[in-house]
Amino acid sequence: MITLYHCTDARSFRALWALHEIGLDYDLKMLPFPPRWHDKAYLAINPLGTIPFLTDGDTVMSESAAIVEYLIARHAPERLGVAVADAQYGAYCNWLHFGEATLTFPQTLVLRYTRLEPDRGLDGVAQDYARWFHVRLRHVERALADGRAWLLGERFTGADISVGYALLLARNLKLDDGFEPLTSAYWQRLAARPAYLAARAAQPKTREF
Ligand SMILES: N[C@@H](CCC(=O)N[C@@H](CS)C(=O)NCC(=O)O)C(=O)O
Repeated sequence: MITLYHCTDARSFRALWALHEIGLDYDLKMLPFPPRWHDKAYLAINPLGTIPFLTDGDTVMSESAAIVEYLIARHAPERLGVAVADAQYGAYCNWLHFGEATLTFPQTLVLRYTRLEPDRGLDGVAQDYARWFHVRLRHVERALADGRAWLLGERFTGADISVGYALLLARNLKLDDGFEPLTSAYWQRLAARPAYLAARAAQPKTREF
C-alpha cells in the first residue's frame, strides 16, 4: 500500500493528484501545516519535516515532482508518461522540473512573507518574487500559443500535474490575476479534470491562505 503524508493544497497535492489520475489505492495521512511546527513526531518519519513524504514498500520519497514521475513510470507509463525514446521525453522532464523549481519556489517566498511570517517586514521580497513568478510563467503562455490543450500537445501527462500544482498554489495566493489568457484557459482545463476534483475532495479543506 502506498502511504502519502500530506497537508491540504501543499506540494504533496501533486502526488495526490497523480494517484487519482492513475487510479491507485493509497493511505492518506493528513498533517497540520507546517508539520515541523505543529507535529514534531513527524520528524521521526521524515527528518526533513517537509511534505510530501511517500512510502511504497521500502521506497521513501520527499520530492513532489519526482513522486509524480515515479508513480507514472511504475503504473501508467503509456497513459500519463513519455517514453525515453520519445522525441518529447526531454520536454517532459523539463516541464516536470520547471513546475517545481521555477514556478513553485518563488511562490513559497510569497507564502512565507505574506501569510506565515508577515511580521518580518519582508513584503518587498514577496512582491519581487510574485513578479519573478509571473515573468517565468510566460514560458507556459508561449508553449500554449499553438493552440495545444496540454504542455506536450494533445496528451495530458505528469508534466501537467507538476505545472498545474504551481497554478493551484498561485490561485490560492491570489497570484492568478497575473495569468495570461492561454494560461488562464489551461488552468480552467486542469481544474475541470475529474481526477483533480477527486483529489481536492479527498483532502480536508482546513488550510487558510
Ligand atoms: N522540493 C520539495 C519541497 C518540499 C517542501 O518544502 N514542502 C513544503 C510544503 S509545500 C513544506 O513541507 N514546508 C514546510 C516546512 O518547510 O517546514 C517538493 O517539491 O516536494
